[in-house]
Amino acid sequence: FSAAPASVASAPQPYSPALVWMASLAAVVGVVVWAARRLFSSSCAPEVQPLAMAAITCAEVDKRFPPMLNDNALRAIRGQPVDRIPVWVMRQAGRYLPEYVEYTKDKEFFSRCQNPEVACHLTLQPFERYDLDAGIIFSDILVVPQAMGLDVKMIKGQGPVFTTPLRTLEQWLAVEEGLLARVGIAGVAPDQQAAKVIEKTPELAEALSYVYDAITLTRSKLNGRAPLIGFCGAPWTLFVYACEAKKTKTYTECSSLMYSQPDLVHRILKVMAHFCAQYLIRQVKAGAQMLQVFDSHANVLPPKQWAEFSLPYLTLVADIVKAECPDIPMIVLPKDAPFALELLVDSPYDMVSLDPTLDLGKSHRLMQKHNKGVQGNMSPTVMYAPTDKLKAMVAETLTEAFGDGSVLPRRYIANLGSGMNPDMDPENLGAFVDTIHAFGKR
Ligand code: 1CP
Repeated sequence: FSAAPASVASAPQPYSPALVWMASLAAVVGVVVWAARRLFSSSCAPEVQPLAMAAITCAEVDKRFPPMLNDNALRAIRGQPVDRIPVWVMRQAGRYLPEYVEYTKDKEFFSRCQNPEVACHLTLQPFERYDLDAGIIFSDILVVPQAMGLDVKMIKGQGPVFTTPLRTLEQWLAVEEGLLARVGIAGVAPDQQAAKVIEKTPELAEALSYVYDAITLTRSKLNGRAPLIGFCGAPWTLFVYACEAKKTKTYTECSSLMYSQPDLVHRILKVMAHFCAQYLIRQVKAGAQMLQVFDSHANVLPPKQWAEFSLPYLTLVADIVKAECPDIPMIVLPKDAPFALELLVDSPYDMVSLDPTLDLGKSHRLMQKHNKGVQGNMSPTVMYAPTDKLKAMVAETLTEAFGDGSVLPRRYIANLGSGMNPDMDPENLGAFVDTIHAFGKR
């Protein structure tokens, strides 16, 4: 290279070096901001076309969405190695977040679920704060009984309230009739009705298209940052809500109906199971990458009754889903029913979400023997500890269960034993997530 002539080197530059440097910096910052926004935009404007459900198979869904940047939760369920222990928490989109309270203050609960943009926004909110390994679509287990024609409202301070409790055969026959009327069928004999409704559940589950649209939109906006979880309630849990109609401590009505009219209860549970299964299949086709079935009222049942009234319907749900979508990972949460773990070793579920009463290490070893995993099961009370104490307790629980972390456990997803409460400190959830991720990293 020849040296530049002195006259050129000393010629006045059109832009000063400082200006050029600042312009370059601005360009670099601009590109980084643009890329970050592309990577994770909390805008839920519905630019994504809802998918034509009927036309696609479960195996074709992934290629319609951005590639995964973090699939640790999916890898964990499949028993593959992970970069870090994946973690998410139940009700991570909820009232402990001031931004959730602010955004929802003028939006009625079920209207939030029914508006895909709102549901997407709420699902993504916790991702602005935390490095989560899964998102769960903002919705509720009670949208299913609602879609089956039962009138349920979310009342502030009371929780869900059903206008008319579901307690008699006549009431249930009317529900079945209503469902059949929706698909243009009338005059079926009462003893044939349930079978006819079951046959029509694929069509009937279309009533929840707003959930499917929310899932499609949210998975696109997550942009591969973490898998999106779809969910439903266990048939037994949905039955308890519909039968009790409002909050109860005694579970009088559902227990007495179960013992006095088991055939009616089995009939209701069977129809609900088919509805739930079709609902979950459609969530997968819309983009859900894992499914969780919440048996939040498992604890109402003694072990024998849980084996009769809940387990067979949980199994039916998963069998129907897996017949259509064999690769979809499924988690079941038998809440506060530790006896359920051993009964689930041969179930079609891939993972059991544990309550805090179970020993994490022991449960993990038991399920691993059956090529299954566990999720959980930190006591939600850790969220009320001073941050340093929380970190120490979480690290200790992991060490007791899995050793020093030199090898990260497979088939394990960290979570709390139950959902976030409104009075929990958002900062502590950050410390929880970071402590889980730090395990095994020095
Ligand atoms: O106004 C509000 O914000 C109410 C709080 C709230 C939220 C945030 C309710 C009312 N539902 C939800 C959303 C929700 N519910 C999600 C998605 C958000 C997320 O997890 O990030 C999910 C997965 C659920 C599932 C759900 N709903 C369950 C199963 C989980 C569990 O806690 O066992 C149950 C039991 C419900 C019913 C329900 N929804 C809401 C209330 C107050 C209740 C009743 C709870 C009870 O009976 O104690």
